[in-house]
This record gives sequence, structure tokens and C-alpha cells, in this order.
Amino acid sequence: MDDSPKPSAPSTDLERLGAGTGMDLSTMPPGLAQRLATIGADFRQLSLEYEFALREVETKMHILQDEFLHLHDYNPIEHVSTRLKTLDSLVAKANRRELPMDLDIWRREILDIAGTRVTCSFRRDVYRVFDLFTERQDVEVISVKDYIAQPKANGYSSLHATVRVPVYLSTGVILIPVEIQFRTIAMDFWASLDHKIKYKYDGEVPADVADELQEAAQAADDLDRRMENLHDRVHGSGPTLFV
Ligand code: 0O2
Repeated sequence: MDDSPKPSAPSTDLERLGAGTGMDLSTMPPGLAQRLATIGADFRQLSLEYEFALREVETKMHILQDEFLHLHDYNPIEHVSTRLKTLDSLVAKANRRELPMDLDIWRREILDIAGTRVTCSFRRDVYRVFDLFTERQDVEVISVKDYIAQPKANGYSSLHATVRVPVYLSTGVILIPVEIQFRTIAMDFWASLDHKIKYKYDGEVPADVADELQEAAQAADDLDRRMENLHDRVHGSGPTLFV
């Protein structure tokens, strides 16, 4: 028999709303807790809308992938994943940016609540897929950051695009921002290790570890170039656009 204590069911309004936000509101000052509880209720509506936007982007990527495969017998996309920011990390980001506790302001100011990651085989595919996706009429590009052409000082490399996509609700069409990160498998491997290391050291990565990470980023870049050259020697550089 399982004798471990069971979590008690939420009893007060605040606890019930707190359960919805995923945060322990009982440990917060009452004013802030009440404000977050209200935000928590609206956050569920926001989550649904942003979730729909992620599905739109994911579907568009898969259509692009299947069409490319059909036309060129070649698949430029290895993997597509999506994530929605939790209320916790949204609150943390709003605090970092000194934004007021206001969901409407967060909708306007925080453009990576919905995120998609597209992992491609080679660097050339990253730009191919980015071009094909952003040329679509129903995709509005807000901004692009090319950390492949210009990697971050720590070695981070990826192509970021923030776009707006239409979501069709029974009440009408709304435009939702989504941050899309396009990268190669090697860049993805590096970024996930970097993320784990930062988490382990709580952001304060020792200098020798940071140096080694930077060298690893260079090695990942070399590997990308070598694999792409090898692929071209065997198969040619392949299609550049739909024909
Ligand atoms: P998560 O959980 O991955 O979403 P901002 O987006 O305004 O906070 P910034 O720096 O202008 O800040 O945005 P940028 O450069 O577009 O980077 C945002 C996202 O890119 C990050 O999201 C990471 O996913 C990824 N990223 C950027 N730099 C690095 C890096 O050095 N290492 C790794 N592993 N990933 C990076 P979040 O919100 O940090 O987290």
C-alpha cells in the first residue's frame, strides 16, 4: 500500500487559481498573489491561442517538408519541435524586462511566448527552409537575427526569425507572434549542452568551461562544413528552390 502523503486538493479561490498557474501563490504577498491569480485565468486563454499558432507553424513546416521530399526526393528538415513559455518563465521574463504585471503588455512586448525549433541537416538547408517558410503570404516576418553569419561571443549559432501567423478562431482571425529557431543538428547538439551547463552553474559558467564550450562551437561549425562538403561530393549541392 502507498503510505506517502497525498497532495491536498486546493481549497481557497487563490489556491484553486494558483493550481492553474502552476505557481505556489501562498508564499507571495497577497496583492501580488491576487494579481497573478487573475493573470493565471487569462493566461489559459492566451495559452490556447498561442498553442494554435504553434500548430499552424508546425503544420506549415511539415507541408513544406513533404512537398520538398515529393519534388526533390530530399528532406531538408530533420526535426521540428515546439514549446510554449510557462507562466513562471513568462513572469520571470517580464520581471527581467521590468514590465508591469499585465498580460496585454506581455502579449505586445514578449514575442517568444510561442517558440518553434527547426533542425535541418546542413547550413544550406537552414537558409532554404527559412526562405521557403518566410516567403509564404500568410507569414509576416517581424525580425530576423542571423547568429549563423554572426555567432554570439560564446559560440551560439542559429538563425532566429520572429513571425506573425494567423489563427482562425470562431470569433475571428487573430495574429500571433512565434519565434522560430532554425539550426543544424551540430548547432542543436551544442546549444542543448550549453543550456544544460548554464543550468548546472546557474548562469555563472567557470571561465575554463566557457572557453571549452567556445572551442566546441568551433568544432561543431567545422563538422557542419565538412559534412556539407562530403554530402555535395556524393550528391551534388541539390535543389535551391522549388521548381
Ligand atoms: P528558451 O527557453 O530556449 O526559450 P530575449 O529573447 O529578448 O530574451 P535575446 O537575447 O534578444 O533576448 O533573444 P535571442 O538572442 O533571440 O535568444 C532567444 C533564445 O535563443 C533563447 O531563449 C534560447 O532559446 C536561444 N539562445 C540565445 N542565446 C543562446 C545561448 O547562448 N545558448 C543557448 N543554448 N541558447 C541560446 P530563452 O528565452 O533564453 O530560453
